[in-house]
Amino acid sequence: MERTLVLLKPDAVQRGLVGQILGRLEGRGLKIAAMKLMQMDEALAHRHYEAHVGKAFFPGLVEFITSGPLVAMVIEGKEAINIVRATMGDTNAAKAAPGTIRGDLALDIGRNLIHGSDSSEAARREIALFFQESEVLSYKRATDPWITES
Ligand code: IDP
Ligand code: MG
Repeated sequence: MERTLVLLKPDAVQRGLVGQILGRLEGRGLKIAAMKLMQMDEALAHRHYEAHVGKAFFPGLVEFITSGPLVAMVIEGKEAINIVRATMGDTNAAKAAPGTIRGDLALDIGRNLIHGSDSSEAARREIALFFQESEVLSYKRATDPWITES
């Protein structure tokens, strides 16, 4: 099983799309291992997006991501990192394929609704930025054997 950090960004909260987006992830069979509504401060935004510090879009990204509440969660499942990324769609929502979250619900690269970790190293690092180990729960669902064969 893999775990990945997912953020439903402030645009998702403001547009009332949290339930819809979460429903798509749950619908695939992915499991919520941790979840909270919170507001990122500048320090956390810098740490989370450290790979993008210095890029032209970075100041706007920090302003946007700290502008209001977001939903942070740990999502768990077989190949969860790649499956969440594929379900999100292209970073540039204008190019995201229909059927993906961004391709169905967003238009703009700077308002693309959702974050998902892009590798297992990133997932480990990012989960630790947002959650204490005790906040990430392991539990079985009666449906698990109907979702994953092994
Ligand atoms: P990702 O969210 O699909 O992993 P990254 O390349 O890691 O995409 O970029 C992180 C976030 O920074 C994007 O989701 C988007 O919100 C923002 N971003 C990336 N590139 C641009 C850009 O060219 N203009 C505006 N915002 C950008
Ligand atoms: Mg990224």
